[in-house]
Amino acid sequence: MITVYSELHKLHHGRGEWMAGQLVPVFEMPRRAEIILSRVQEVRLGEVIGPQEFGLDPILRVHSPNYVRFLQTAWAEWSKLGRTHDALPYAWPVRRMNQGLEPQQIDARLGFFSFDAASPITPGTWTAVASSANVALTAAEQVRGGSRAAFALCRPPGHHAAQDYMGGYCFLNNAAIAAQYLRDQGAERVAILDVDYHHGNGTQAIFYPRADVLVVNLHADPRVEYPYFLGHADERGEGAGEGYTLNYPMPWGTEFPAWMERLEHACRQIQAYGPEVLVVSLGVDTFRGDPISQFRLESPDYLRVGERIARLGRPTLFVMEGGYAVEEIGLNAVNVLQGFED
Ligand code: SP5
Ligand code: ZN
Repeated sequence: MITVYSELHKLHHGRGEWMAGQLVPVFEMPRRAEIILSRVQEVRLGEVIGPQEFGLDPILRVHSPNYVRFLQTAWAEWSKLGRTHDALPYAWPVRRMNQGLEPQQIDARLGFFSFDAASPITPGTWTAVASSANVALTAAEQVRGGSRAAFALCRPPGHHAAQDYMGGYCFLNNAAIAAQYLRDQGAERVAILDVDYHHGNGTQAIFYPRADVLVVNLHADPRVEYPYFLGHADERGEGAGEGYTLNYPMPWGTEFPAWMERLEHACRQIQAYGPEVLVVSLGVDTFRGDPISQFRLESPDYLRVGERIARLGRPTLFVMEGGYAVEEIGLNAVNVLQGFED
């Protein structure tokens, strides 16, 4: 399988994220993608190619123009004030505040376009997130061109980013941009299977009213886990999209057999939907050794995950999301891809 990768991800390197009352070193670091790339090369998964340039159009099919402009200009606005540390929000418009009026001041804009204080913006963030989207789109082109599968080694990840907000280390929703692109290029139905430990709230929000993109999430129960405010079992889509969002929340401590039962169920739903293309939001923070997560999958389990996804028999685009056990992230992510291919 072809891997798409861009070195430009390294331009996004936040220093700190807000956690447990402290600014702590970021978990989402450049080394993650480098380790995955090394593993891809070590096992000779296939050719590694760079991304093509798709411009803003496919991004603007998913994200609002105001939000994209914010991402493009946030660092310049921030540094104009003489600030040199990462840009992070500290105030948000919540219930009974004005959530419709886009503010001018950068601190207000950061809060307006985000839902957490753990997604730092740095001088190279826009360049990196745009290249990450191009990586996903280039891999989508591979699948559209007839490849059975392709791997978008995206960094920064994307599934927490919605139409007009960032969060959870995500800025542009790479999987959603690719899925929308595949729709626009003629695929009638696309399914997104999100196996990251965290609920893909951004992806769900983007496609919630729609029946043409099925969104299936396997994740830690938002009653106890980030992103907290979306991903409950009773969220099933709205209007024409009712029944086309599916959530499988699981408790902390979930082991592979119970997780796999949900994957089996999810795969049957996808089979019944009959998508022309499958997009997998591939997070491996379900791993037992993940420093911020509470599931207990082991490295060999990821081979089984790939095997099960392969049995759907759909052209499949894998888009990298989370995973913070950095030394094992290459083994775990590439095990899914090897399990798919065998
Ligand atoms: C793409 C992705 O996986 N984003 C995840 C963002 C998670 N950010 C919040 C993490 C909260 C961690 N709290 C648990 C502390 C364990 N000591
Ligand atoms: Zn995650």
